[in-house]
Amino acid sequence: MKIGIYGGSFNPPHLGHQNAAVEAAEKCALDKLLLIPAGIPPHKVMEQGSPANEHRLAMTRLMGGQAALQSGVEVEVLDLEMAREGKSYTVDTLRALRRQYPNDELLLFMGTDMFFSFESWCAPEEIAELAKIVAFYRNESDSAAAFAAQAEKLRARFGGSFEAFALDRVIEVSSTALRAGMASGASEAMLEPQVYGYILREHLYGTNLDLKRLTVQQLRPIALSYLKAKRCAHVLGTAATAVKLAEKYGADVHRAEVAGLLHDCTKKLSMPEQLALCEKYGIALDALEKKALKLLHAKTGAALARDVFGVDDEIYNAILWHTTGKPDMTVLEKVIYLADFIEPTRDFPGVDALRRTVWEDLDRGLLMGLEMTVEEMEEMGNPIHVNTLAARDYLKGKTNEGKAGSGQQL
Ligand code: DGI
Ligand code: FE
Ligand code: FE
Repeated sequence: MKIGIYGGSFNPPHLGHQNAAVEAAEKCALDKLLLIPAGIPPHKVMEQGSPANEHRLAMTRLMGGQAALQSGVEVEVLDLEMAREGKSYTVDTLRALRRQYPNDELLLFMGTDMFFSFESWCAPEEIAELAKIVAFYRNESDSAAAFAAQAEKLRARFGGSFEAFALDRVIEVSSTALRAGMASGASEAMLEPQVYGYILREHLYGTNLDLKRLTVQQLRPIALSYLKAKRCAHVLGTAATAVKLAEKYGADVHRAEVAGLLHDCTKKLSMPEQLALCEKYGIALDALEKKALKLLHAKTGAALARDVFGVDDEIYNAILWHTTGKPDMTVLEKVIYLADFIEPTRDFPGVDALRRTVWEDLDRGLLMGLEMTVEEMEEMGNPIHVNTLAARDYLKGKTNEGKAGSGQQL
């Protein structure tokens, strides 16, 4: 395996890091990229307002998830430098990684400053033995000749492999300026929305939004910060589709957007994490829910949305019923159930027919969606939740009533 190693303070991880990670992963044809947030040594004074290690780790995970999605390369975020006592020496990190990956190719990435000061690092020879050194420079400003000369010099002195690459998409971002501009909103453009949302949600870098009084623009990145990278497009698609369905079928458009943004906010949690939330919020589970992780996120998501963001009962219920449905749903509940089903990134056999039906008639669309779920569950041999069946039977009854009614009129 070819493994890239990219360390830094990541305080915060920004688009400069993200673009460099994506391009480096592609250019070096990596099998895996390791992102390693540096530990802050106990004797060093942290810049005021710097987040705890736990937060830098979480933000780096969000940035890394996006880098993985964009590059197609597996990204892993390691806390080994944060977990280690004392100053973070690269050589210690490399020794540990070499033990973990004895037979793999390790590439240590570094930027301009580090590459030109390499000789003064702790144990440069051993570093050069443990990994290949890859320096990145920006195409426009840094001179290729200077990097080639430095690589040559280091090779001659330490042996090993020193290479320098130009990156095309790298953007210059000052972390100090980013931190200073966070509270005013000026830094948003330089951050991955999931990372920015995490900062707002955890009140980092002097931001202090009241999460119970957010505008939908503020809620959007915050809602994304709860998701895996690959689910973001689905949630944005659900919110946008919910808005359009609400406009057509007369549900509250603002509530539709909020419910769409939050409907899957606990989806990435594991079974133990789901159960912990059930405990915290006093959520009772039936026999099937105790086994089926996928059903739980509707209940825990609704509870989290109410607790953290103060959503009202209508939004709460739309999230609560978005996975199974139930008899006699409100228009908003139907809108969220179906937006989740037909949003633009959904791609399964029959989705276009379902889309057409939903736009023609909300209830016929709902019945079709429920029947598709029942059929899929049966094919997969999954038990079907009673609410899914009850929702279907209720609508079937209603549709038949309608038919019988019109028959009598004739
Ligand atoms: O969260 P999403 O993936 O966006 O969509 P969702 O909330 O509708 O969840 C879909 C998952 O839930 C899918 O894997 C099937 C599962 N599901 C939905 N209804 C039932 C069900 N699973 C069981 N066992 N029984 C159901 O009735
Ligand atoms: Fe869901
Ligand atoms: Fe969903």
